[in-house]
Amino acid sequence: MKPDLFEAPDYYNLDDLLSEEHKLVRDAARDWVKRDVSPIIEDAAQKAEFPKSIIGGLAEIGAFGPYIPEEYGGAGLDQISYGLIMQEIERGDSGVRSTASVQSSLVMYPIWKYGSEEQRQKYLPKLASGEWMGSFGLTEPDHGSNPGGMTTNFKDVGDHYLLNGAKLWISNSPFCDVAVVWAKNEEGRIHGLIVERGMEGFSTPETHNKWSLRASATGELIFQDVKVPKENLLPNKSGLGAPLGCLDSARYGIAWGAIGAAMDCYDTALRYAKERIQFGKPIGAFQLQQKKLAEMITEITKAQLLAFRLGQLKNEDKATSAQISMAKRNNVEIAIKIAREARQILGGMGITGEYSIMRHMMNLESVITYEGTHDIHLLITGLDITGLNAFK
Ligand code: TGC
Ligand code: FAD
Repeated sequence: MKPDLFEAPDYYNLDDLLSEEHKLVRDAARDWVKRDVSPIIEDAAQKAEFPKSIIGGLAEIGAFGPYIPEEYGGAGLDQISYGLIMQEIERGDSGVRSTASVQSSLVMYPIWKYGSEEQRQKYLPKLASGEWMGSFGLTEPDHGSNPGGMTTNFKDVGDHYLLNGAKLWISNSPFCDVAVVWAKNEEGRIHGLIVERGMEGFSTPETHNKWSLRASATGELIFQDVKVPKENLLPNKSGLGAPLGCLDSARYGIAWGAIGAAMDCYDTALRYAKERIQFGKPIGAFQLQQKKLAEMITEITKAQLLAFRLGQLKNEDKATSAQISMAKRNNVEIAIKIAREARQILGGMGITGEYSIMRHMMNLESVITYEGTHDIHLLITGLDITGLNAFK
């Protein structure tokens, strides 16, 4: 792969709106990605291997629980810092950002928000340091966009619960130490349970042959009469709103992360367009290529402003689920379009692993699907503005 020459576009001087702490956090993540992710990520993706060697670095830059209080091992940062970290990581690779998103927003967040003090003390510091890795089991083979239909269930059998069912498409599952699993009790009410590797009847087979997120490990969570101790139930929230609340936090991170992938594609295409000569001129001198680049920087700038404003609202605890949904949908959509256009600017070179664009483009096919598909997010906005539910 080519050396990482990334220079971040900032067309509207967004840096002027960032605090010194935001810039320090962002720059530390940016430097780490250049030093420790870019040199190895193409190889990991080609081999379809999650590079476990980066776990320590992710913990060091505060990517595991950026906004979780320091008393639990988190970085105690604000939401804009969290977003900037996700942006920088996804600039390197969406799969690496997935690992961080799941650990922070889908595993640490529910334990912090819905867990007991004992659960917080037991799990959060180890998750923040990367000593333990987590996964989040909501999706099932027959219930993706409609998680409320889930059939994974648990029964109270006296001194423990008995958990049965299966989850599919679970990031980090093949190597997770703990899984936050959503299942229905005998009354059909959804609860979160912390399942630990080693519990009898719990297995995590890997899903192979993906063309997307190849540097992220994806798999199943299978539960066959798993005895889950009663103290592993998350006590402070139940119902579908509990897992959906975690998704709000992860979708927010993706809204920033997708900008990172878009920035990398744009920056690569811009450099290439200025250097590549055809018909005696740099291809960047042709109007058609300038149109592509001009549209890319415009969409990136709009996405940056959307994410920044959403971060302010999140910091004030005022961001609605529908606002988060819009930012996730828009920013992933512009990123995937930019990746496709950037790929064309590179011509044949664009399909090779010499450049990051094709990897971003394939990764973004997952990002536009998980955490709510593009269509589901359109319907969330549709419901919010009309008051009419078009899901069912
Ligand atoms: P609905 O009746 O609308 O809502 C049920 C209850 O949930 C509440 N609620 C929310 N609460 C918090 N945050 C949100 N975003 C919420 N959305 C809804 C709602 O108020 C209600 O509460 P209550 O108290 O009245 O019961 O539910 P529905 O069954 O009609 O479904 C709505 C729909 C389709 C929007 C929702 O199910 C949905 O978002 N579907 C998409 C599924 C999804 O996003 N799955 C993601 C799985 S995890 C993942 O992909 C990780 S990838 C990670 C990575 O690698 O980065
Ligand atoms: P479906 O729900 O079957 O949707 C298929 C199509 O139908 C989509 O185009 C959808 O938009 C459309 N559709 C569905 N319902 C409607 C409707 N009402 N109106 C209009 N159109 C509709 N899940 C987890 O729980 N944890 C994870 O860690 C996780 N990681 C993932 C990692 C990867 C790489 C991938 C690909 C997925 C991951 N997921 C995870 C699952 C992901 O959240 C689901 O794939 C996603 O929610 C969509 O579900 P589905 O694939 O079953 O598609």
